[in-house]
Amino acid sequence: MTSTHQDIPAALAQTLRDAQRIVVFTGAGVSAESGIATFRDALTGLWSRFDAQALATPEAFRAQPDIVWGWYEWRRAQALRANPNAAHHAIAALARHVPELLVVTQNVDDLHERAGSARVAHLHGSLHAPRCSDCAAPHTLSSSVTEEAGEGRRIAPPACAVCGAPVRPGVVWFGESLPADAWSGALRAAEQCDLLFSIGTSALVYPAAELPQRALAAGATVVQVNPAMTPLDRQAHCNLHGGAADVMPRLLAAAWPAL
Ligand code: BV8
Ligand code: ZN
Repeated sequence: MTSTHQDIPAALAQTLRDAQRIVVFTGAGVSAESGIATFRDALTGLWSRFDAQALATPEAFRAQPDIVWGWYEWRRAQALRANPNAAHHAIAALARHVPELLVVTQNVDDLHERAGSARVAHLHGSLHAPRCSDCAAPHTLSSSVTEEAGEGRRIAPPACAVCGAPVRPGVVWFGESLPADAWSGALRAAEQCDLLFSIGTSALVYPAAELPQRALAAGATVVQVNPAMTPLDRQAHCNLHGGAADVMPRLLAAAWPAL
């Protein structure tokens, strides 16, 4: 299928109607139109002096817990203020048209769930599941960020109620393993699907970025939705170069026009 800019190829609409098992693999770009900064531009203000990949590590948390905790509280405040966008809603609606659909997200927000997606695998954890950095006891945060985590606010992480150690964000940092269940489920789904969408991800972070490769190797159709080029462009069967909140609703309308 040729790569298109705005129109949805008829062949792709037909592939969508015929699909039995779909994997929707998403990255920060799917939440961009909800006002949540993508990973690389999540570093405004104070963060511009830091490299996201350097902050999203256990070493950074050990060395500068207030900066790292403040950064995640700022991002959690963004996520709490954000609403799912038309891409999240279209992905949730797509699941109602196909026998099996799994969302596999690298995102740490809960916008897929809030849009109604029932099956969501979080490969990189969640902003909403902090835990003790020592005994791993879950920690409950208020649903509004206590000290307004303005850009660049240093905030001391709370102490674990069980053992007193610092509480850490419930995300997967660079150098940390992915949650085994989420990863094995995502791999299995990618190897058994007949269609995989890669939406709003730079396809740079591993092992998550392996998923489209596994789907291709298993003979699935791979479709990418991203306004920019990524390393996946040359292997995807179809590249829809546009914003997810614009492309995804048009994809569903092209496949099921009666709606
Ligand atoms: C592991 C949670 C080992 C935290 C994240 C060299 C080669 C290969 C691999 C490595 C290597 N060196 C190190 C590694 C491993 C490393 C890695 O992959 N590094 C990369 C940088 C090379 N991986 C790891 O460390 C992983 N763990 O390997 O463990 C191990 C094994 C056994 C035992 C022990 C250990 C863990 C990786 C997880 C890191 N955590 N997130 C947090 O969020 O703070 S990853 C983080 O980066 C985000 O989750 C995000 O998904 C990812 C990429 O960031 P972004 O680029 O912002 O986001 P995204 O990729 O989604 O890109 C945005 C895209 O959206 C862009 O393309 C843009 O064009 C597009 N877009 C913008 N607007 C829109 C849009 N698209 C559609 N619509 C729009 N409107
Ligand atoms: Zn503890």
